[in-house]
Amino acid sequence: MDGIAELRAKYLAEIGAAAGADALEGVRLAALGKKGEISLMMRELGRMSPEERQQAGPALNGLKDEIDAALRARKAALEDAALDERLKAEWLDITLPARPRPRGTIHPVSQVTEEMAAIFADMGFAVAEGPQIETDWYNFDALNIAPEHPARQEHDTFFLHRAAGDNRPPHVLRTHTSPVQIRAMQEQGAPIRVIAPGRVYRMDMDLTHTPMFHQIEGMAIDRDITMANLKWVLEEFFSVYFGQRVKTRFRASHFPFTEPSAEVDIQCSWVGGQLKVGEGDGWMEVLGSGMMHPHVLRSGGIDPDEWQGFAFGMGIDRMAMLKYGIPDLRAFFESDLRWLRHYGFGALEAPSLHAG
Ligand code: 2NL
Repeated sequence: MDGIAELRAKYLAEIGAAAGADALEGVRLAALGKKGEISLMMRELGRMSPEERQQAGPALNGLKDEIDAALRARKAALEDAALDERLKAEWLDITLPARPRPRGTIHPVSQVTEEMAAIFADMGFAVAEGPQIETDWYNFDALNIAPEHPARQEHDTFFLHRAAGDNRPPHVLRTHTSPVQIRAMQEQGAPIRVIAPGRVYRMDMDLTHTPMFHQIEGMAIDRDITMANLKWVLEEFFSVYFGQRVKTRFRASHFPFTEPSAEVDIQCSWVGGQLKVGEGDGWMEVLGSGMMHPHVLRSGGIDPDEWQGFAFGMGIDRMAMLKYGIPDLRAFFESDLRWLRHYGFGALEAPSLHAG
């Protein structure tokens, strides 16, 4: 039988040389397993004389503890090494920048609408909204538009289909946002200051017209409202919207819902085929307006002997085009890359079309 010192040296060497968990377990079984060399020797202790046992017992126990501790230490070291290997192999570079993804944008019409609403909000106007499908009363009668008026012909207005025997009043796609203002008057009464932006529909389709477009109307009703208030509000609006002082020109006109009525032009110039708003001695019509007709005030439940108001309406799409220098509707809707990109058209996000 080997002496304690030899056993110790042999197993410590084998433990040190074990390259993995399996080899290490082999060493453990050989030394400390049920039939391991050290276990067998410990079983021998029972057959020894008390003197021999007193000497061999502590030595064997010490050896057993030492081998056991060495096995554990080696096991931990092997596991640490394996973990280090994995960490090295599975290293991931998380500093790599993400690939750019195409992003959508706010629709230019929505953007301009919000800008306009913010400017009018500073002058005390709240935003009113309403249905896009209206009765012909809200769209026409309430606005003093007579039954014979050309706008009421099938030709100009989208009427909703009525099945035979359906006797509800005719419904139309609103041709202006004025019905929203009638509803606002009925709900809030006077005094009132609102704007009504939104989609409107007319049976029109050519180089300068689309069947759906956006309109913003506004009105202010109080006891002493005059056209002077209208002129100031509009000039203030144009100046803030275009970022510079813009002169206006009021020309007498006619609308069924206002009396007197005025068409409003803004100052502009053509320089080298480029339209510039707010300079030069040219004029461009952008807006219709006037003092609200007494019949229209009454439709809104407001007494025209006590209250009066101004109202105006203009096209949002057109104002967006003017602000961004887009020459015509075809460019606006079909071909101008600035607009298409702004619209978020997917094809434009192809890498070959990306500037940077
Ligand atoms: C135009 C003309 C206009 C109005 C709209 C209005 C609304 C109510 C009462 C009276 Cl509820 N008037 N709106 C007034 C004058 C002109 O629009 O050419 N728009 C593009």
